[in-house]
Amino acid sequence: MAVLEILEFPDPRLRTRAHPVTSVDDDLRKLVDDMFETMYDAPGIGLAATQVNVHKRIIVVDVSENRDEPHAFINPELSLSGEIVETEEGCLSVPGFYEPVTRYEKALVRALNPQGEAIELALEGMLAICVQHECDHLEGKLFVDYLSNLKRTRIRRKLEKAHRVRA
Ligand code: GNR
Ligand code: NI
Repeated sequence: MAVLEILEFPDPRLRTRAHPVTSVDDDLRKLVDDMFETMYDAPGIGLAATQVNVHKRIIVVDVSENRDEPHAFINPELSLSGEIVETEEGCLSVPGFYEPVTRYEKALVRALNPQGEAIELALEGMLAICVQHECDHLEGKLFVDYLSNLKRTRIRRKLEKAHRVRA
């Protein structure tokens, strides 16, 4: 197991569109394990492979209080439904910034699990929000893209400055 490095906005690699997984094998299961370790270590409630610079369609989530309800979805497809709801979102790739984002309140996710089996799960609450956020990462999209140009530019400048200080 390994904690992987998380890319930060405005790193252009976060804009990569991820490729479908074609083989669910031991190498892929090892990557899923490393993604869970990285997410729990951060700590975060979800992580997309894009964030660790692996451009494959894999997401992991755990929105439980006790951090004991892991879900891994490979090649996820969403059907969205219900009301539009607003949630304060954050992102491990945009550290320190939290802004309201509107999303669907419910999602049906169809995916493969790490055993390569087709699964379908009805999601609501924070799990539905988080899975939409993670699927956006696989398209190269970040929650800051839903904000005004002014807010996004401010966040970009602050993170660029922080990266300069760290470098
Ligand atoms: O840890 C995370 N918290 C969060 C809060 C509200 C909406 C979405 C998220 S996902 C985020 C982890 C992350 O960046 N996943 O891509
Ligand atoms: Ni994120």
